[in-house]
Amino acid sequence: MDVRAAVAVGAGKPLEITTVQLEGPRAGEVLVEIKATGICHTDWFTLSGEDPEGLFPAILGHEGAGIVREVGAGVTSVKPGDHVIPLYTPECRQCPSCLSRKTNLCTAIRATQGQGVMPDGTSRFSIGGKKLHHYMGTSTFANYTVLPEIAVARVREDAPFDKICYIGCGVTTGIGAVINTAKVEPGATAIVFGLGGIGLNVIQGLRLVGADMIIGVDINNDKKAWGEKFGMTHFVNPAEIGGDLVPHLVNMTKRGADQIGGADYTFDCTGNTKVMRQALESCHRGWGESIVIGVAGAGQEISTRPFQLVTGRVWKGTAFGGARGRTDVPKIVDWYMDGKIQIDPMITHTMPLEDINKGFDLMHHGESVRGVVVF
Ligand code: NAD
Ligand code: AHE
Ligand code: ZN
Repeated sequence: MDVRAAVAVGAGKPLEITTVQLEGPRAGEVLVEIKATGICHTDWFTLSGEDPEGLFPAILGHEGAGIVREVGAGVTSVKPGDHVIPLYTPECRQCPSCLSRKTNLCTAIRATQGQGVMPDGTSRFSIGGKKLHHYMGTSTFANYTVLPEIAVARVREDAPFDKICYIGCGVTTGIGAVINTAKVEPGATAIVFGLGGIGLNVIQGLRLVGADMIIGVDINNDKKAWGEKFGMTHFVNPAEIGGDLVPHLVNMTKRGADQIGGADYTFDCTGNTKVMRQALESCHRGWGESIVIGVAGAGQEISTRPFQLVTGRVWKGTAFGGARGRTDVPKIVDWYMDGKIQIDPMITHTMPLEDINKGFDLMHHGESVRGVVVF
């Protein structure tokens, strides 16, 4: 069938909006009509050419929501008409990782996903007979896409697509990093570096679990008001403190009889490896945990003095907020529908597919929190 898609034709080039061909679902796969898709920094990261797994030409996009239109042989968990959120972290419930209960990083289809193809090694997308790569197993920058059955979460039908698409990445990643990865306890002190589409969700997660002091760090002063909207208690612009950031943050978080500073939990939501180091070193000695959420380009490495770890700080990372998609995503949709978490104010811009490149520009210039393409 013909579908409308934004095609990433090469690194650093604008997406081309065009008609491409999509084959129907094979065994174990589903055809989903995408109704809305968010634009995440990670899409831009791959488009920029920094992603070592980046392949071109490809259909990017991994933050979608839509309706199942057709299912392939053997599909039992969803049927045509079901509302779903595509999962770039699938949940097969059978692989050693799923069965371990220690990680959400299902391995059932990760290898082919990274190669830009479906689990059988072929692509469903093409243009003029030439193959197009899938991306993150989701390819939501198209009004129809094909996904493995294990890579869709069925969600309630009264939830609006143009809001819940954000649960397909940003919301779940931010809130999940707090709840699943860091397991932040009430009364904790936390620092969030980078108050974009992910960082603001970390902040709302911290408020949800009852953190006391929530410091937001961003180089863009406009983010102060945004952070405060979702529970941030203090804001720091590193360019305006007149000194080094880490001692400043440690000083701000001094407490207890010994007046030792440092946060119980810090979160990198920038993808900048220097910021990741600052986040680790702003942790409290003995127990502070720093969670890396940002993704960094090929060849970039993190570093610190081993002393930081010897003295009890912990460096962790998280993908999709540690969430098990088919199990957890429907619950997060319920939290949104019950008013426990906010999504609407973070979706600052909606646009047709034709304007998707403008959506990237808005994110790049710090003008949007989340831009959403509505089909
Ligand atoms: P975004 O562009 O919306 O926000 C980034 C924010 O960081 C902006 O507010 C920017 O001003 C701020 N920033 C940039 N440099 C900074 C610095 N040196 N110090 C402080 N703040 C700085 O991006 P996003 O969509 O929120 O994504 C954030 C990161 O998380 C990206 O690297 C993205 O690829 C990654 N990500 C990871 C996962 C995961 O599962 N681990 C999921 C989604 C996104
Ligand atoms: N391809 C990149 C890695 C990118 C990355 O880490 N992606 C995150 C999700 S970011 C969503 O916005 C992720 O899920 N990682 C786990 C995984 O299996 O990819 C690279 O550096 O090679
Ligand atoms: Zn994302």
